[in-house]
Amino acid sequence: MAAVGRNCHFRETKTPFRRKKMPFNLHWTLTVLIFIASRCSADEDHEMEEFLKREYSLSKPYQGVGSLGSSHWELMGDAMVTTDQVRLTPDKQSRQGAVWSRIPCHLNDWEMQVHFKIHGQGKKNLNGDGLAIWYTKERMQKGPVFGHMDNFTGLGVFVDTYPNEEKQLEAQKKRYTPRTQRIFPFVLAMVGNGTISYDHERDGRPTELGGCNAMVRNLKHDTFLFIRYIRRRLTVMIDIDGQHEWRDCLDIPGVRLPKGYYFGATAVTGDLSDNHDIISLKLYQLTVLRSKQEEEEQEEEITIPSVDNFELLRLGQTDEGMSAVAIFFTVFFSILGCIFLIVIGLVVYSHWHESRRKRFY
Ligand SMILES: *[C@@H]1O[C@H](CO)[C@@H](O)[C@H](O)[C@H]1NC(C)=O
Ligand SMILES: *[C@@H]1O[C@H](CO)[C@@H](O)[C@H](O)[C@H]1NC(C)=O
Ligand SMILES: [Ca+2]
Repeated sequence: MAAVGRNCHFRETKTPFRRKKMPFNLHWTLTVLIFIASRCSADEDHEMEEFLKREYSLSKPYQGVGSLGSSHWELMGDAMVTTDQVRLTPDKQSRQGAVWSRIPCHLNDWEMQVHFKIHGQGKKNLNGDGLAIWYTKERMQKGPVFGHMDNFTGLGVFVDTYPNEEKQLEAQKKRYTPRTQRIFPFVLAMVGNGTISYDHERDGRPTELGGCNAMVRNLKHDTFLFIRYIRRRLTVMIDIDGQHEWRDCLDIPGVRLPKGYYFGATAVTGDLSDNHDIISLKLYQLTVLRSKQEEEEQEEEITIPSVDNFELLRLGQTDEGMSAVAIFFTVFFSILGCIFLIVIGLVVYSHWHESRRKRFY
């Protein structure tokens, strides 16, 4: 693979996946959109173009990865390149491996498609620990967060295959309430600012932005993870059913990530293990039409990663019981409102009836 200049875009001839919302005629839509955008400000239904950026992508035949200093990707720890994959860890105990991009990414809006495979001899929940996809300030730093350092700065998306918290509670003969129990493997996203620690014993619950379960182990078909960062909105989707369709995992607005961070993938095994393979990392640049206001927002540079209203987000997630109460009150007051309206209606009607009767005589 030849080195590609920064401004050299490669237009994908066809999108590798069927997505539920696809622009039918991009040019036509764009023309209309530009027309609309020029007349009113923002348009939520953002159509866009995507370009594969080879310098941030990793795919077969992984030429030079791990051996040549000129490669865009660098290996670390137990990671190994074969003809079919970059194996971050083999199915052996206490391994740790990583592959890191050498080039900081300065794109505003991007999308990462991760083709990965997690497989091993262990039966369900006798395997571990999982892999992570990163966009962080730090690179090539060994540590406890799926093989990357703790208190990292930036975004981590984890495919956690071992339920630490559940096993710990089980050992203490405590049980989860069904409401809070989650099924593993679990995909989870976290934004770190350099001082936030990942709680491994609790599978990252205290700092999670959101997540979803994903039965990704020992599957015959291909499995994909999709991370999109557009207009400060973070979206994670998975395609693990072999249907070539993306399933929503999390979608969070107000995620502030600085530019110039590095993409990477890491994995770790402990007492329990798995093969953690990366088949490809494809990074697409997204070109998005922005309103004037958004342009101005884009101007103010982000230096520390953060998430708007993180506390509110956490509140909404942890107190799922609250939503049942909220639903009850909504219904209750709706019914109350209806009764009130009916009574008012009846009163008005009877008055009107009365006056009509009076007029009649
Ligand atoms: C990082 O986030 C934590 C928790 O939200 C906050 O208390 C802390 O001040 C932040 N640190 C920086 C450097 O912004
Ligand atoms: C991470 O940050 C926490 C609290 O901010 C601190 O207690 C801990 O020592 C830090 N860990 C590392 C590895 O720097
Ligand atoms: Ca775990």
